[in-house]
Amino acid sequence: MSGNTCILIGAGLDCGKRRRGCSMGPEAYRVAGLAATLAELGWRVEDRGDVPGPKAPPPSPDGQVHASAETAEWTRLLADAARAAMPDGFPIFMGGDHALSLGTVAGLADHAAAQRRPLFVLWLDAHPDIHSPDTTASGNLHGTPIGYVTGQPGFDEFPPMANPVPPKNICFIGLRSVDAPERAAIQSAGMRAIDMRQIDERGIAAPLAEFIEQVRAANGMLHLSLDVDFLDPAIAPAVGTTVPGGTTFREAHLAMEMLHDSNLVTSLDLVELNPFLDERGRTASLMVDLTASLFGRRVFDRPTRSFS
Ligand code: NNH
Ligand code: MN
Ligand code: MN
Ligand code: MN
Repeated sequence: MSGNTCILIGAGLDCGKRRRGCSMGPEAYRVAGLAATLAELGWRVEDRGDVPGPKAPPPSPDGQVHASAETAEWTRLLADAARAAMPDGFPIFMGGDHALSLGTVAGLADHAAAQRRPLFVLWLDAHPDIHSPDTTASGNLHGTPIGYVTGQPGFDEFPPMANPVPPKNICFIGLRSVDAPERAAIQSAGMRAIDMRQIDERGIAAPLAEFIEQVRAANGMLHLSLDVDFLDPAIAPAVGTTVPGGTTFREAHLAMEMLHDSNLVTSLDLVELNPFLDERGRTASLMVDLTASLFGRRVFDRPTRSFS
């Protein structure tokens, strides 16, 4: 992991879908002790507070796509926040729903381009979120960030994506809810897409190790976008879009531990936590514990091994 400062940035964006509650996410992470947990692991922690959302979002006509003007404004604000944070440390974007990644990844891609390094994105999610405003059936923009950051058409209302992420630099793990246009987009672009069946058959370590090696070989920067619904709803109920058959407690921790050991991750989104749906804070606490594994919490030091 790069540097020794992590920067907490609250991004309580709640307009990427119709069911509300993700605006409470940043505060739930603070209450669950994210800053103290990272400090115990030896990190210097700077909490920059919450990015104030758009002051007066132009109302979007109540059409097929929900709150597009507000989401476009958030995209601008969060891209700015990401570009500003990167030179200072490792940003952790405390969401907020997954529409926040339109902005964070756009800003991170600009930063990586300025460093002349390729940006890679690891998308831990039940869903690939590769729709565009033209292809979405739900009208929910939290289902579109990968479409936007790879430079798909249909995002005319949004800031132009200056440095699109090549689809080959993206890896999905945990997929189990994929719409037909999404399946077509993933297959035609030849993207790395690890669904739950592959995890059942191969475990999570082998496919993740392959992607880590790809990032390492390219001297890439690696952004991790962690959607609560990557996890099985039995252990992570605080999310609007529960999908059965998700990753287990240990699969998720192992992924974080391997990513820590890789030393390649440079930024993190924590998305889709809806504290209104939580049970005594257990999902918020699990997300904090997974972040701790990513930042170096371990039982014993052990020599790095390869899994491929
Ligand atoms: N594919 C669906 C849609 O477009 C689901 C997106 N929901 C998510 N994504 N929770 O992670 O609306
Ligand atoms: Mn700065
Ligand atoms: Mn998502
Ligand atoms: Mn999801």
